Amino acid sequence: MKTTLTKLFLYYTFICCFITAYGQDFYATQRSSWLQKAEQNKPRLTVTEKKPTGLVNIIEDKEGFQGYKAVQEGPMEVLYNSSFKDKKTVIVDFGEHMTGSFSFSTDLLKADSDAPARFKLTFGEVPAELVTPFDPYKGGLSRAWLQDETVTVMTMPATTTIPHRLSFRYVKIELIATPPGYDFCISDMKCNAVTSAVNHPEELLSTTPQIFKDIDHVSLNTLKECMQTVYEDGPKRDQRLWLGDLYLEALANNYSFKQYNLTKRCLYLLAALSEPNGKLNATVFEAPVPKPQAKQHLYDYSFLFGVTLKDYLLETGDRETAEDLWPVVKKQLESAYAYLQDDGTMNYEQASREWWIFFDWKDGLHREVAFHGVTIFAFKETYELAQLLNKENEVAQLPALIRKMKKAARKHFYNPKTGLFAGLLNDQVSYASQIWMILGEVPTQKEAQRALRALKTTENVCIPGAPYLFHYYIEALIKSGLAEDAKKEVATYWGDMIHKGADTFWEVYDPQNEYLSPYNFFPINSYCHAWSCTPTYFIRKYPEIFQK
Ligand code: RAM
Repeated sequence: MKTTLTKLFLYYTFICCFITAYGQDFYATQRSSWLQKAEQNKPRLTVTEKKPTGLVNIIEDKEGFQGYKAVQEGPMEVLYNSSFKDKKTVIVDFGEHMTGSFSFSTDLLKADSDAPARFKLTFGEVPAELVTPFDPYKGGLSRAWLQDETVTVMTMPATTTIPHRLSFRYVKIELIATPPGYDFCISDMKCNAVTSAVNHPEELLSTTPQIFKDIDHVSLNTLKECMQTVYEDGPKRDQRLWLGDLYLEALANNYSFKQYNLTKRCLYLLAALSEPNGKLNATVFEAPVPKPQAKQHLYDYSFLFGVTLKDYLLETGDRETAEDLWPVVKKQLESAYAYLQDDGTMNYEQASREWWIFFDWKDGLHREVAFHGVTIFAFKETYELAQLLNKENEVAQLPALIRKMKKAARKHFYNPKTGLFAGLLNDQVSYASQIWMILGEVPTQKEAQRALRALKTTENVCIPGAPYLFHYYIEALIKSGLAEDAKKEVATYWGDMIHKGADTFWEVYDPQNEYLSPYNFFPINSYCHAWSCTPTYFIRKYPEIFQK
């Protein structure tokens, strides 16, 4: 308690100095109480001891995900009861994805230990991570995200614990320096797995087709693993709170674990760590002290704060929190106003120089139309939150702006011949453009159906690269009254991952290219990723579509 208070004090002092150096703080009077509320709502982690289920071999397999699959090789006793000096390498399967602290013991079999032994341990979420050489490393993110460790055991018997948290299903142990004078075996491998998800989601209806039961199960696993002391994006990488991921995790949580304090904590944390000018940062760290990651401003993410808050209010009725954080939601509107032109169009070129406009991990995606659409969506959502709080008068300009922007979108982006939306600066037809026009309610329902269907028959369409955009695609299908298509797409996209062995859903999944990586090296992708957990939300929110 004392250390938490000291930390809070230190951090508050840090914020004050930062702001004195950089000018006025828009939330000067609220920041410290927001940070305190974030701390008060920090969940306790539950720890469960998990043991491996057996030994596996990872073999090349054309049908397997990324060309590999794990095949059972024998029970753990085969490892525990024999000399590791003979074996030298094993791969152990824990039978499920876990996040936590890993340890193993080494016991003497013959003579006393007279020299150290050295091991290399590699932890993997999916089989290919265990057998793909990491070096020479050409990935775009730190090499240290890859979970390989060198461990030196000085004397035996001993128990060794890896000093940081890991995220894995498989562990490979290799003996890389063999002591000549004695023999030993490995024993007692375990993981103290952590999560803050403790509630039990409701059972699905017994009529639920098996594929949706399986998808729901894997979605819940994914969300549970990401629920730590914040909603993390991925427990392997980046292990931090991102606004876009928070929105989707909170949605899924609303229909499953219903642990609203975690959502509350994350909203307060992001508000407390916003820029002095009131703009939200897209991602923040909890340690060593809560602070934002520098220069991460995502235009589309910044509006998801308000949508998450609105959903939180509707779920919990916690008006106090919603009123407390309303100024943050209102302030984000200025990011949109900066690009809004008199005729209802947006200055995309300028915005794309000043912001990271995300929507998807997809090279070559042209974002002009989606940018316009997400802005209308943000205005609409903000206005609805204002209505819930009886604060419409504070954003009275929004309904007229929404009408104007919808008109402009129809005029400039809609092609009545093809029934599709495309940009002015680039005529690319993408899923992202149709989705965000639909979520911004630009087309009528009939037009929306036509656009979504046309995506399937048009050539050179830019398809989604990550489950993040796929989520909004499903949302758009349901909103447009295409329930059957939504059902088929969830079963195919997420079902495919299960058929390829997923026990948690992945950060990136392009069925045409299993090696796709935004970071130039597929093993560094996260294979338990927050933003792909949302099928549980769809399955549970729409039982008439998915549970019958
Ligand atoms: C990835 C993160 C996170 C996402 C950002 C934009 O690097 O893992 O999920 O929100 O990209």
